[in-house]
Amino acid sequence: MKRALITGVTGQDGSYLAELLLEKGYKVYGLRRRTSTPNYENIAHIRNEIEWVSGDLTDLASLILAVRASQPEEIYNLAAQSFVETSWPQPLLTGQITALGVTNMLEAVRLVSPDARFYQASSSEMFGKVVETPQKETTPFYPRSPYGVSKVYGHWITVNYRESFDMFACSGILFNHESPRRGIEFVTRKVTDGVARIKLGLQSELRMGNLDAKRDWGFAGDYVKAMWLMLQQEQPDDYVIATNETHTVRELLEIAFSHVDLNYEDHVVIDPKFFRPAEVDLLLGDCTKAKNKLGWEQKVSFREMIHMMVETDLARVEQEMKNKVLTSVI
Ligand code: NAP
Ligand code: G4F
Repeated sequence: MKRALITGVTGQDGSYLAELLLEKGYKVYGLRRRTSTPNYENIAHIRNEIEWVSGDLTDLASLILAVRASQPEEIYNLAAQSFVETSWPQPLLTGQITALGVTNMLEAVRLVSPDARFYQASSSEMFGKVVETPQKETTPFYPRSPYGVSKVYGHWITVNYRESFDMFACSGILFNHESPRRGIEFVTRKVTDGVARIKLGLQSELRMGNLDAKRDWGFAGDYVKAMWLMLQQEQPDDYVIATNETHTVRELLEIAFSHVDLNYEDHVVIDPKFFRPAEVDLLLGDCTKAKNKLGWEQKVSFREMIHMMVETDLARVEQEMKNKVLTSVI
C-alpha cells in the first residue's frame, strides 16, 4: 500500500486529493495544525479513513516528526495562507507559511525521506502583471501581492532542491480552481453563497470589488488529478494546469444570478473595500505541456461548475434555515 502525506488536507484541494488517493488505495496521512475550533467540514465524510499527524508549516521539528511518522512515498504540500487579500495586512505571516513553510517541508523531506516524491502547490498568481498571454511554464513571473511573492519563493526553492539534491520535486502552477468546498471569502463562492441567500430572501445585496478582473477558472476535482499525475512521471518537472479560457468577475455574476432567474445588476453594489492595492488583471493559462505529457484534461466547464456551486449553496442555506426554525421551536 502506497503512503502519501498531505499538508493542507482540511482545505479545498486537500479534501479532493485525499478522496482521490483513498480511492486509489493509498494510506493517506493528513497534517493537521492545532486550531481552537476543529475544521473538518471538507473532510468529515473521510475523516476516519485519514491517519492524522500533527504539525504546522512554520515549525520544522513538527514536520520532521510528521514525515518520520508517515514514511510517505509521496508528499503533497498544499498548506498555505492562500487568500491573496489577507496577504497585504498579514505579509509576514504569509511569508512564513507560504514561502518559508515550503523550505521547512523540503528540509523535513530531505532529512528524513529524501527519496519521497514532492509536490508543491504553486500558483498562477506568480504571473501577476502578466508579461505574455497565455501564460505557460516559461512565462516570467511578476507577482502583485505578498502572497504572489511568497509563491514565487516556494516555486524556486522547490526547483532548487530538485537541482541541488536531486530530489523528485515538482511544482504545479495551477490557475484558479473552485468547487462547493471553496472558502467563502474567494470570489466564486462569495457569489454563489450570495446568490443563494438573495434567492431565499435572507439578503438583498451583494457587495463586490473589481468586476473587470479576468481569471482562468477550473474545477478543483479535476485539478487534483493533475497533482497526482505529476508525481507518477519518470522525471520531476513543472506544469501549468489551466482551462485555456478566461472570464471576468462580471461574467461569473451573470452566470450565477441568471441560474436562479435573477439579474445581478439589481443586487450587486460596488464597494471600494474589496479593491486590492495591486490587482492581477488577466490570467489565462496554456496547459499544452500537461495535456501532452501527463494526458491531463479538464472535465467540468466553468458554467457547469458555477451551476454546481449555486445548487449546493442553495441546498445548504435552505437546510440552515430549516434547522434554525427547528431550533427556535425546540
Ligand atoms: P485552502 O482551502 O485555503 O486550504 C489551505 C490549507 O492550508 C488548509 O488546510 C489550512 O489548514 C492549511 N494551513 C494553513 N496554514 C497552515 C500552517 N501554518 N500549517 C499547516 N497547515 C496550514 O487552499 P486551497 O484552495 O485548497 O489551495 C491549496 C494550495 O494550492 C494552497 O497552497 C494554495 O495557495 C494553492 N493554490 C490554490 C489555487 C486555487 O485556486 N485554489 C490555485 C493555485 C494554487 P486549516 O484548515 O487549519 O486552516
Ligand atoms: O477569488 P479570489 O479571491 O482569488 P485570487 O485572488 O485570484 O486567488 C486565488 O487564485 C490563485 C490562483 O491564481 C491562488 F493562488 C490563490 O490561493 C487563490 O486561490 O479573487 C479573484 C478576483 C480578483 O481579481 C479580485 O480582485 O476576483 C476579484 N474580486 C472582485 N470582487 C473579488 C471580489 N475577490 C474577492 N475575494 N471578493 C470580492 O468581493
